[in-house]
Amino acid sequence: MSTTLHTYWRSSAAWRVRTALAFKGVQWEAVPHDLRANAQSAPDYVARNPQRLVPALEIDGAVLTQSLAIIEYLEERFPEPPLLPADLLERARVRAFALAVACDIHPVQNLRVLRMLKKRGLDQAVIDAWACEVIESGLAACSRLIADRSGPFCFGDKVTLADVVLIPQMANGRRFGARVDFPRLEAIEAAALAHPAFAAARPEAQADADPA
Ligand SMILES: N[C@@H](CCC(=O)N[C@@H](CS)C(=O)NCC(=O)O)C(=O)O
Repeated sequence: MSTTLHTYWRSSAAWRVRTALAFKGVQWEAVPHDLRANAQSAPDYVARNPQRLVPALEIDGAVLTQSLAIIEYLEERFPEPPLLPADLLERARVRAFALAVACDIHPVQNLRVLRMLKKRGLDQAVIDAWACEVIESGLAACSRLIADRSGPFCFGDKVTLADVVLIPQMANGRRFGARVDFPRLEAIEAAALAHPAFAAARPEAQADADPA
């Protein structure tokens, strides 16, 4: 099986897929695309992902895009260990949490949106405040979604898709200077980062990491 991930060390969406690959024990090779240099718009990449976004996963000659669709594919192809609970209602709740981040926080403050705001003449301070408000209100809602849960991870003792999506968003929030000090979310983050799959997927652990 050949598996190539088009990634960028600091991309939250690629980070989700890196975590899922590590969690499932799938070996992969990285093709990094430097988003700061707009490498996601290079014609050979656009041929793979017309959305000009990372990640894209090439697996056995097929190209998959959209991090959550990729993770659901991995979940179905490599069911063990699972990222979704067996119970139908719990699966829906885990997916709802993941989508609260992936649809309602991340895309509203991602690079292309902030660049569009800049192009339209908004001050950087206003743009940063936009990003912080989206992140803080979104994470507050996430925290409430799991307020009645206990255990080290979002939905109890087992890692789920919810944790896979939450952890990059916490780091992304800090990068923007947003308040991410929701005690339960920070405790989940600490527990997750102690897990080898999450540790391997961290931006700093990637070959293309360039914190400068
Ligand atoms: N919904 C997409 C989002 C992908 C996405 O926004 N990727 C960002 C990095 S986290 C990107 O490639 N940004 C480049 C840009 O905005 O130009 C997914 O989950 O895969």
